[in-house]
Amino acid sequence: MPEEDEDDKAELSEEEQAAADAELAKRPLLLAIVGRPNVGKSTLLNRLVGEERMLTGPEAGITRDSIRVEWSWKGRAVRLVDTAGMRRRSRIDAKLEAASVADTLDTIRLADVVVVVLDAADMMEKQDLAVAGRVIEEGRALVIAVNKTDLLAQDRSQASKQWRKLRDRLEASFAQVKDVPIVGLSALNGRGVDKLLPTVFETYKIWNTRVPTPKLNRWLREMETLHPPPLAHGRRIRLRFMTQIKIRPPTFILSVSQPQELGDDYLRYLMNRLRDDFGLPGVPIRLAMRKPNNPYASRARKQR
Ligand SMILES: Nc1nc2c(ncn2[C@@H]2O[C@H](COP(=O)(O)OP(=O)(O)OP(=O)(O)O)[C@@H](O)[C@H]2O)c(=O)[nH]1
Ligand SMILES: [Mg+2]
Repeated sequence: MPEEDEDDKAELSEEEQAAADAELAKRPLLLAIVGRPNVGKSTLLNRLVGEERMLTGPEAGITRDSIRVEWSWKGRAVRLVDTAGMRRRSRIDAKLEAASVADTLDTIRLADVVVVVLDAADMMEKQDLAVAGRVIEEGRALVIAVNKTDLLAQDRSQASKQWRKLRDRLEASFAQVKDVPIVGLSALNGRGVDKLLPTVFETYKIWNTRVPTPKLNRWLREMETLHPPPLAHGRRIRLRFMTQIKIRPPTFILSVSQPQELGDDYLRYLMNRLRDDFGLPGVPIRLAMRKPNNPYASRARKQR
């Protein structure tokens, strides 16, 4: 786990929020570029900074360690980190992997936003899903870049079929996130590359979202009314109180009368509505449950 930042806590006064925003604008966005070997990660970094900073080449495994490049985009400091390609394995396991892959995993852990680069010719292989899954597990903000689109079939219906398949696989694979942003580009000829950073910053902003507690609880009452929780042991499960305890990624705690009985379907309903109602697409959000014998529950009672 990376160190918790003091300003990662979700509950802030107005002044604290303004100070946090100013601080956020000052510190560099840590942007990691990861993916399988040879997908064009280093070529993309070179294209972004407009210089041949990284060695690139047709054979896999050119980049061996994570390499940082300090850059700025529209006046915003960005620390780009190029990484070694993640080799094809049935499972990513740091113990079994070469040091370079362990290094890439460390880079993911410390990043704010991670761009997972895919090759348009064979996008969303198992290994791509494993890498994207790791990014989500670590709670980082994820952007998918489909590179080498210059090699895609000129046939439009063929190409749009491929895109749909990519979306479907993403949706089916990760329950924690919906609507992961996908940017198609060619690092080689530059087409589409200008779309990447606006998407990265947008996702970064969402990853830093704070939902005020009163708003969250008004919402919770509404959700409960619209779709009451199930009965358990003859009694209606009560959703007592909800609070966001952390940002980066948005993390929520729900105090509920019988947590183990609420069920995945109901949790999924809450997660999906949370994502839609507060505009949190594309970033992993976390929702944990607690029994009401905690300070939030007593606060909830006082508020009502
Ligand atoms: N056609 C095409 N080729 C590309 C594109 N981007 C990169 N390449 C080529 O793909 C090969 C691999 O590029 P690299 O940038 O070295 O790939 P990498 O992901 O950094 O590879 P590793 O460091 O080995 O993991 C090179 O021959 C590049 O010229 C692209 O958009 N289109
Ligand atoms: Mg490379």
